[in-house]
Amino acid sequence: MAKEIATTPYTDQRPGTSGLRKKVPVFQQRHYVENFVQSIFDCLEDYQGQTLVVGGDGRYYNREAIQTILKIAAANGFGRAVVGRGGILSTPAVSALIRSIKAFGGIVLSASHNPGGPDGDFGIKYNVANGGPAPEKVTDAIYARTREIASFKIEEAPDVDIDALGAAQIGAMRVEIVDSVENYAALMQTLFDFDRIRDAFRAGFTIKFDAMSAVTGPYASAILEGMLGAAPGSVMHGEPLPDFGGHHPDPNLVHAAHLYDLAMSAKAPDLCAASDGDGDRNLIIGRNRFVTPSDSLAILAANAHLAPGYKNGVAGIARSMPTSAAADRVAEKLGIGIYETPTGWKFFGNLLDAGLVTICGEESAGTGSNHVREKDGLWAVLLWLDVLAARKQSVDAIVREHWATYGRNYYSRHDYEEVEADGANALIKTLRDGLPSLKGKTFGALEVRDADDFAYHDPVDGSDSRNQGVRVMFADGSRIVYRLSGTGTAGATLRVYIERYEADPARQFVETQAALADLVALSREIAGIERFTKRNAPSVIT
Ligand code: G16
Repeated sequence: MAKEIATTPYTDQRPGTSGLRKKVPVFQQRHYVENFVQSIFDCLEDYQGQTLVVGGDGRYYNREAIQTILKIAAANGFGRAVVGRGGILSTPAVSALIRSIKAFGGIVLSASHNPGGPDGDFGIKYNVANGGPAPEKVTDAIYARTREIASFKIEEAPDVDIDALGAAQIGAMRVEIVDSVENYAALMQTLFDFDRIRDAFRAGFTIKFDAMSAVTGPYASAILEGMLGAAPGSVMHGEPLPDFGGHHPDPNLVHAAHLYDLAMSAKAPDLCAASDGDGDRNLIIGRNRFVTPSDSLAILAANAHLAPGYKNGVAGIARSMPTSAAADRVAEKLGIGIYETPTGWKFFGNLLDAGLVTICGEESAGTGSNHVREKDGLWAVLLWLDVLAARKQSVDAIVREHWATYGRNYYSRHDYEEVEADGANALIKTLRDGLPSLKGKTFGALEVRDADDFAYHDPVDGSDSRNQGVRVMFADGSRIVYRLSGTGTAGATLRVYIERYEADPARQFVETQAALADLVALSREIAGIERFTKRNAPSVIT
């Protein structure tokens, strides 16, 4: 029996860079999930009888939220819900499933790389029929709706057993529990030369993949060890845990430092890789060679044609604005389009749908292609594996060759995490207000060529997004970018992105922080970081 229950709005349900992310206790408030999910459905049209995909990264509160969502979906008239067994679906797997079964949309439960557990983070994101995150006009409408919602509809029914494959019924809605990996693994087989990768493993190629006790464990075990024959034990932390084993499932050099140490040691496998909480980010480290996400995007774009799924080449490349310009040089050489978008995967959807780009990527460890409408961690690892198997070279050799051909974009991101929000907002406002006077100024040898607040005009739907990050661009092509993270759940996180281009192969092997030292110092000076954030050093450097 469907019931309509009165509720009162919450004022803090504004979706950020990637859906609504809050601490678990916030989501546990009375009707908090119900309000948000009903608000999503209230902003959709013509979904009666249609299919909704539901799944998450297995973090704490995943199971409870799924039961609530299913009952609300049934009461609102969805005809079918498809759920990953145990509630497990990686973010790219949700995207793939929506597309392959032609679902109306999907709900992804995750707070990505943020920690999980009773005091950790949780999140709800709505994805549309192309498999990608809802565009801004939809998330804005959802937020507006959350502020006026007065009731929600929910089916009064027992919980569905989501651990057994098969079908169940909630009211008039059929619920199907499907294997979490099958559909995704089949898609990967259409893109990559599994025989070639298998041969490489048979010939002694070694990999260590850290699933960080998060969602990619089952996918990586099935594909890398099961289908491709990587040695047993190649996948570590392969079981998804509700609190990620107490770790921070963020595949960066801080939270996956052990992988970096392994890759730099005498026992280094040929490839070390990791993915995050919900399986959309990737970390790539070859023996003695860390590959920055920006470089990885450029290298994958330059080599994608070696994989069967991309044998006809790449139509265009898209990167988020703070991502380094390494990919631009590849696009230039290939004579294809390069698109610079605001941070957030949702901005790539239109470009992919229109066939303008094939590969997209972000400095925040995300790379993906037109196979889904999310970034895809394991996909990036498989593409690297296929390229390595095809070129029969090491990661280090491929990176060096790439720099020799295109030049190197030294790149680093400095994060000042969980600083006081008022100070962070004042810093950005002061920077913005000072933009006109920055242009033409010189700091030592560096002259400011241009300074602006990035705005994006979507060439497909004509929409405009403003205030997407302050850019200070220097005459020698170097750049400092400032923006506030849209994914944090406490205080504010200031991200400072620093980049310098080096064409001379003789000067491409300086340690990154040393190569960027003067720009880093300048990034603090120009924005008055210490004054506004009370921090004299970043909390994370990637
Ligand atoms: C999300 C978005 C990405 C974005 C990243 C960081 O990733 O999907 O597009 O680059 O957040 O965003 P911010 O700099 O605003 O924190 P994920 O992996 O967290 O879903």
